[in-house]
Amino acid sequence: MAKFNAKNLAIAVFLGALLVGVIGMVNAQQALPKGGDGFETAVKIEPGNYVTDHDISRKVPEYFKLTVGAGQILAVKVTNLPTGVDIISHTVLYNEDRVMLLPGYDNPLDNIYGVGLIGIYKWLPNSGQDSYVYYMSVGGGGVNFTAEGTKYDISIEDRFDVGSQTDASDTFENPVSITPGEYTAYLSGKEGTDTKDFYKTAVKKGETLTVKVTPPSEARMKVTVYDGDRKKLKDEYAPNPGAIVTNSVSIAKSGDVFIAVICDEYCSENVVKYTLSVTIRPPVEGEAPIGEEEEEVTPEVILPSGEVPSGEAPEIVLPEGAKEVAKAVGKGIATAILFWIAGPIVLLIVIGVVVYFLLKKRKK
Ligand SMILES: [Ca+2]
Ligand SMILES: [Ca+2]
Repeated sequence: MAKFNAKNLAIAVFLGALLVGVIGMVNAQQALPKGGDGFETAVKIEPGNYVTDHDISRKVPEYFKLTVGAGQILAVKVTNLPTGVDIISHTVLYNEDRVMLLPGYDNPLDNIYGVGLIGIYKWLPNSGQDSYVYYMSVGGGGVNFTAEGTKYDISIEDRFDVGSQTDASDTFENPVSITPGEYTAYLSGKEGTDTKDFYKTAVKKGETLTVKVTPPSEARMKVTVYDGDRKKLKDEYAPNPGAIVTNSVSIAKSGDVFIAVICDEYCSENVVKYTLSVTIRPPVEGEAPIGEEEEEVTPEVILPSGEVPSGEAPEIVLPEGAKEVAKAVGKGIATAILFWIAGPIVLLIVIGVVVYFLLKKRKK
């Protein structure tokens, strides 16, 4: 058995105090500062764990503002008091234009009525801007004030696409360049403005590009492939929520193609994390690339003179020397016709002349 030792006890007490301190720091909850009385006077706050140190009137909500980067998710978790009567909280988020992000019943923090209830609001903005200012108002709910002790846990986390440092563009402008491989990326569904991710990849004529998107089970996603001129080559929709979507196209022209992965409010109620897999298969002989439909082959009349342009009546070209032969034959025929018609006439005239002279001679 260890002998009691004052030195060991001191070390244990010190370590214990240190542990408590570290845990305390991790879970540090700070008082939610008093907010402004409107958008103009909104108080800037940073992500953190807050608790109200005063009741907030239901008639006079308090306003805060915070900044979120493109491709970062803002999460606001509100926890009602564990005991009490008519316990309610009411929190609303607004964009820079002071328009509610999710109004009314779509707002997960709208009038949370009941002890210990928790509501979580997530919002994932796209890369349309580098960063966004959002406003948050607390208090001002239905039947009662938001009570002292209500907790607000606010976090901002990266949800960048395919290992980049931002959200893949929602438009043809500035898509993220990728090479064949497997990637992780995010779309907002109903919880944000990141509803499309555009990628760009280099392909060669005759290759087959296959894009496979694996969504979470509740999302119904869409994958569209466009050629370098932004012309749609093929759409593929998930037939049911959770279905893996595969879009495969044969490449008719070397260059870049665009890949759009789409998940809007009709696709998912929540932010989705998806796997994007891109493969490129080399050309296979005998396959006609998309966009280069096989032309109907009209049997060509091949004559000795060479190629004949399709669609035009072929000119009959005779072999060398044939013209002369034809001419000679033609002349011969003409001569024969001439002799056939003129011959008997000449013969009759000759016979006539001979008879005339014979009769004349007899008279003498
Ligand atoms: Ca994204
Ligand atoms: Ca996007």
